Amino acid sequence: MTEPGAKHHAGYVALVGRPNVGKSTLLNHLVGHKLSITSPRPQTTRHRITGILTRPDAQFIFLDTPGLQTRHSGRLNRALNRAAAEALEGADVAVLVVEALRFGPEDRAVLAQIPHDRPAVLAINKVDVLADKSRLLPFIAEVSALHAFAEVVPLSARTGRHVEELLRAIAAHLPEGPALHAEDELTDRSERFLAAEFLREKLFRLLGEEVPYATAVEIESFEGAGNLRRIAASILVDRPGQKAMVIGKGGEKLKTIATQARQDMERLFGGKVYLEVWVRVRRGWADDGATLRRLGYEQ
Ligand SMILES: Nc1nc2c(ncn2[C@@H]2O[C@H](COP(=O)(O)OP(=O)(O)O)[C@@H](O)[C@H]2O)c(=O)[nH]1
Ligand SMILES: [Mg+2]
Repeated sequence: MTEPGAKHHAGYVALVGRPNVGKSTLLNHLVGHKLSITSPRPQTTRHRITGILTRPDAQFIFLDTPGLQTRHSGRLNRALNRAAAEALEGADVAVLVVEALRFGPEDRAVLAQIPHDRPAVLAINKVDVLADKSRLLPFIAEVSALHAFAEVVPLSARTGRHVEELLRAIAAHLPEGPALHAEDELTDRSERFLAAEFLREKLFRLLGEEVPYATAVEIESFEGAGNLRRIAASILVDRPGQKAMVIGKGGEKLKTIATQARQDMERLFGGKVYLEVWVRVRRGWADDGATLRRLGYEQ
């Protein structure tokens, strides 16, 4: 409810934190749609993803970030780390996401990246798995001593517990101003981009070991809108052995990957999707400038 004369707030909110703390899960919960891919494996997110939440009194433009990367090939790593730093530079509010009772050197390194003049909110995630809640207060005290956080909010991105409190805490520090996006706008990312991301998520969730880190997804054609889309995609791998793993025995693995990705697409786009997926060996794709640009990892 907007009170007469109440001020409207709008701005950019960077979600930062070490890999696997739950930034992408939190983004999806904050905006109420699955936009950003998540997996139990670190360094799933490779792109800056924007998710927009419009409320009567505030518009939040969330930036999910890849977080500090180390697992990918050198050139791709550098591009990914640039994305996180750039998101922080342009943000009105920084949200440092950490895991309850875990604060280590990697968290400290991300905290050090937050500019001092930026309001920073500490989001302590995964409190749903906390067995001993009495340990939370000393943890809050310990982390709060390291930085002048504007607010501290313990929450669970998985269950949604206290996510509303986080929104309130952020809104209090957003600049005053009119909405920057139309109220039905959910993201600045195209359906084409999101389709590739959903496929990439399945690679991270369904393939073992190092294989997902050696893959990328390229959309070759994307036609249609409304109730029907036809999408053709390629999964790029580095070596023939990886191609065999993505395809699986009798093509079963690839079938599962494509089916699950298609279901995500249909849910978000709100229509039927015909999806065709190929697996192609492209040696050294992660160190090839032209490929990285085509896939949107480099400008
Ligand atoms: N138990 C629990 N798990 C969570 C929570 N938030 C995220 N996760 C899990 O943590 C893993 C990493 O999440 P993700 O959002 O990909 O982390 P990111 O790398 O920071 O973006 C996934 O397996 C999530 O399901 C939470 O609040 N509680
Ligand atoms: Mg992520």
